[in-house]
Amino acid sequence: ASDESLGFAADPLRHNESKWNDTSYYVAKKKLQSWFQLPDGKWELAMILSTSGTESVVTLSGEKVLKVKSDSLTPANPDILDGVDDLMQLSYLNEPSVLYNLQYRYERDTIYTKAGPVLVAINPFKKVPLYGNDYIEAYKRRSNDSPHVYAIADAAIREMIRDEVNQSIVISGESGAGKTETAKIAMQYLAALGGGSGIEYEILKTNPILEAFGNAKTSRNDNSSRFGKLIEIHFSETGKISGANIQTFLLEKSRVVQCTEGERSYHSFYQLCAGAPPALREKLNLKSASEYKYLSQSNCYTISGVDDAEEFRVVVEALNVVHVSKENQERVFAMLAAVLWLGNVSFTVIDNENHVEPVVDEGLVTVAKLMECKITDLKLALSTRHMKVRNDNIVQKLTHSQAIDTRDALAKSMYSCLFDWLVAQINKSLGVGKHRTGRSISILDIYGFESFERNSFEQFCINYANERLQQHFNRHLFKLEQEEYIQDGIDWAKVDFEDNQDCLNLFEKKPLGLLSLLDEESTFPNGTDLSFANKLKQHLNSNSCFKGERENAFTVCHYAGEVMYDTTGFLEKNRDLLHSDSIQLLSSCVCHLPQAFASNLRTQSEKPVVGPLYKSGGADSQKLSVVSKFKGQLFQLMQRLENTTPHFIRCIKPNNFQSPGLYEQGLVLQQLRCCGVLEVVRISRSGFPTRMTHHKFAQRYGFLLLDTVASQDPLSVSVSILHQFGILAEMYQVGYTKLFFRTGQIGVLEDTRNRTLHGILHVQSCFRGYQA
Ligand code: AOV
Ligand code: MG
Repeated sequence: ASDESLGFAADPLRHNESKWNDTSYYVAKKKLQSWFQLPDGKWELAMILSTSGTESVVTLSGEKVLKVKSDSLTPANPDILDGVDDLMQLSYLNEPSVLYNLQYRYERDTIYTKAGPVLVAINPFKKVPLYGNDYIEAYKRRSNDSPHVYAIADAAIREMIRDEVNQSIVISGESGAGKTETAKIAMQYLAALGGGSGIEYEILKTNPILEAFGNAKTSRNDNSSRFGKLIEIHFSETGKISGANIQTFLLEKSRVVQCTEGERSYHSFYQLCAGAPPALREKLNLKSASEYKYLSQSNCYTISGVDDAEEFRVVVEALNVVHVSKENQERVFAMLAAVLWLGNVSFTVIDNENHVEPVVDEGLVTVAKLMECKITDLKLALSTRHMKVRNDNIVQKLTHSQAIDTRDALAKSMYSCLFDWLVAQINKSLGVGKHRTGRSISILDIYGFESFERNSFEQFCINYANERLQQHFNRHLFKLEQEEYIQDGIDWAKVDFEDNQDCLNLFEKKPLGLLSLLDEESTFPNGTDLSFANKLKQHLNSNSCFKGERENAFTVCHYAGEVMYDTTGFLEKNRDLLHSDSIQLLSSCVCHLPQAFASNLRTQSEKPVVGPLYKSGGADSQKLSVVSKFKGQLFQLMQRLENTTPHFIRCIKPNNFQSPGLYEQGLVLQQLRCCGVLEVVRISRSGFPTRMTHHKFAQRYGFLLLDTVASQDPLSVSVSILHQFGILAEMYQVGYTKLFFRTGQIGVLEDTRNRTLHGILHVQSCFRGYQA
């Protein structure tokens, strides 16, 4: 049997790494390979020549002879284990061994490795020959069993059918680690296996659209997702794809009007500027990207290796596939152009109170034309604000900075409405409503953990989401796993893991958590980013995950590392107000735009009163704060995921230069550490990852029994099955309600069952085959 756990039984030292610290052990194991950590943190293989007391003499790379402290050595695995495809097979499970194993594989373009139940994927930053129809076919036929995203997707399909439970593929990792690519690879497999109706083609085409409108070049990733995405793919009874539904999370709006040097705004803008055909160019009065202030501020227009004009054609083709009409496509492009031209609108001061008026130039005129509104209405919306004070309507003129903020708020909300509208169109086309059968596989690809030189509100939200996701991972792989063992009364020695509950509490606790305090400060008309920072320091300084040393900044100790957030802009971004004038303008002039667009706008309105500008929560509030809404979305997401069987993929970024072939041990180690890869392997190795109730087990495999069983109760039937198949006693445990198996054990039973059901082999001969 090709069972990973055989090696487990064969090596008695496996669970006894502590022995390594015992001097006598060293003496006995002279000439043994071990890892020695160099001053720069890198590990090198060392051969032990002799050991006396607490010191050992070693050679490094067969040359240098060194005397080192014995406890600075870490055991290395025998060469025969070089590059094993599941870290569970390592005799010595320690950091250098894991790092070395992954590196060994990575250098051979084997980017996937199992860490027990988790798939580790290391970004190759180049094309690797691991994908396409031949590979898909091989995984489908199970003639290839090396770790792969395809294998994960395959397991999800099989388990969905076998257990009649919805599945999820949860992809995590830092920015640039390869989550979005991995999600696409998984979709590719599902589409190939569940294809036939044609809807799979549409599903694949949603990727270029969402990436065009929701991805951008950042300093970390040339194609960074600036939104989170859950795609739920629905299957019919026969395992064919029947539809899909996409949910997106919090698009980073600020990028539309502001982005850092060397980064870009959303791809869609550059694609339009580079790729629009002449007639469209003329209609939208399009210029090159460098003519638009929103795009020129970061001084970066192109991405090496990317042809924006070509991408534009790809996106148009994809829009056709998901049934966005030519007419609506043109409206979409008109909105994009309107946003760009809006950024070019400038203001002149008209009085000595710094009140302004927009300059009537090409920018303003084009915006009005593209939005199909009157120039005078646009001018008013950009330079005045209507307010209701008690029962009087007053008109306030805007100062220069207020006008700029109003203009930018309008641009941001136009873009985010456009994005939501597109997602709604896509969902309509993927039409899950019609064919929902209740069985689905969801793929989660959310923006990865980010830590930049300067971190703002966006990073705060992104990292909070990752903290939630990490907890989901912990819950499934550590907490639930161990709780289940204990509950069902089986022998079990507990494994410790890094719990991130404290950090989540720091965010979520009411009333004194980061989110609540942010909402509270956002409701105060006089609240400022500085008063917010001070409030945090006042209330949270005693929290071990919080540090508030600097003015206008605070630090959170995330599971993936410490991040310092600059509070500048937090309140405004959290309030995310669009003034009623802008809303009115938009809803009057975008009436020709699809319905969804206009209704999106209405949900963005502020309360037109002076006093608390808005309320977080509460029945009468028209609008939730951004973080409250986001938190709600995340809770909902977690609930949805909780109702599925999760499959985890951990993407790892081997270097910070997006460069192939470069494997930086320190960087990889830090990512392995923060997602607890070693602990997962440790648990799985000593644990029983497969489980089934007595009842289900008896029902599923009972018909394979050769002899009749005296008692028909599920437990007796189950035990008879185990005996008949010769499953070794150390490979399973019988709990009160369930049977627990070590990795690989259930496979024998499943295969026999399938073959029997398909009548390929007789039960008898199959059984003999496995015993041989
Ligand atoms: P991310 O989704 O994890 O970052 P991506 O999936 O966008 O990261 O990957 C970043 C880049 O790495 C891609 O654009 C590819 O160039 C390369 N890459 C990743 N996976 C593969 C692969 N399997 N084969 C070849 N190249 C790959 V972020 O969205 O920034 O968190 O927010
Ligand atoms: Mg991504």
